Amino acid sequence: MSTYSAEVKRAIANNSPIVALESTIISHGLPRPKNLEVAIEVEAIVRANGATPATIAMIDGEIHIGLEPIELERIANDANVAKASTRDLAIFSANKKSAATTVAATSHIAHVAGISYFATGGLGGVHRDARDTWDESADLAALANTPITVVCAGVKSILDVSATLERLETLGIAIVGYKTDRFPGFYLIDSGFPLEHKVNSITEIVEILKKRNQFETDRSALIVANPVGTEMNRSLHDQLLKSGLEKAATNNITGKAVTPFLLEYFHSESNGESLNVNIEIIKSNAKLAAQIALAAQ
Ligand code: PSU
Ligand code: MN
Repeated sequence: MSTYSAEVKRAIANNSPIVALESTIISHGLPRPKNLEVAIEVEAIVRANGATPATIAMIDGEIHIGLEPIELERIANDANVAKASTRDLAIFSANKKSAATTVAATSHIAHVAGISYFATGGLGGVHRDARDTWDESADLAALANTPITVVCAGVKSILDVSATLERLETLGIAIVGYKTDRFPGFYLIDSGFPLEHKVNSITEIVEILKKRNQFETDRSALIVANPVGTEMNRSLHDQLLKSGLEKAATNNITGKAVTPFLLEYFHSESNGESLNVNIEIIKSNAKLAAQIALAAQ
């Protein structure tokens, strides 16, 4: 059903650790030409840390688990590549479309392929105006039903973080802070909200994964929240957040266009500062996910 890259095929045959990577970051989260550069570097980081990268996307209606260089280039450079959540996969496939996969769709595909570790930037969640718009990312529902370990820098700071944390609790999605007891705020080290559980080492995470398996509480995702090393200037962040949300509202940006719009607004208005932080986030999460995948072997 799916097409595997040569590298991922080999890793599966050798039973060696694999880390899934999403492709919406590449197509809709980072600007060209930086996006391709980062996608290549992130894969290299996973390899350097002892695991095999499996970037996931749909190309001409086929699900690809691991992309060959020319396919990665297509996802990065083709402006017609759609953004696919889990519900879109079959429909895009029937229409032979190409699409990048979100956290929700990537987790689903990875799980079906037997891949248990996944690195991304920041998860989707409850949007700030959700009381009126009901805009809540499908990432949350997907993670509630998918056994996977996701390394991320919390949820995107453009969201209602407090409401998202409540939804994560309701949905039974476990969160551990990696060397922190504060929930990371994507561009910011601390979102302003505490975490109940802190882990200090990868060994601790592996121990938790074993227990989750024994207790059969591993049917939903485990979020490993990994704060970025150097955060974005806070006052610039808060200022752009305010103006970006206003601009999204005046321009009537809705649905799946909201997140790409706000990320792009941040990247252009901060003169690349938020972009650099975003890139650091993805790289550091890829590294940690590879280390966890290797240690859990
Ligand atoms: N994290 C990033 N950049 C991104 C995303 C996450 O650093 O572009 C993407 C992910 O694919 C996530 C999606 O699943 O944004 C959420 O979109 P929405 O809010 O429309 O569900
Ligand atoms: Mn949405």
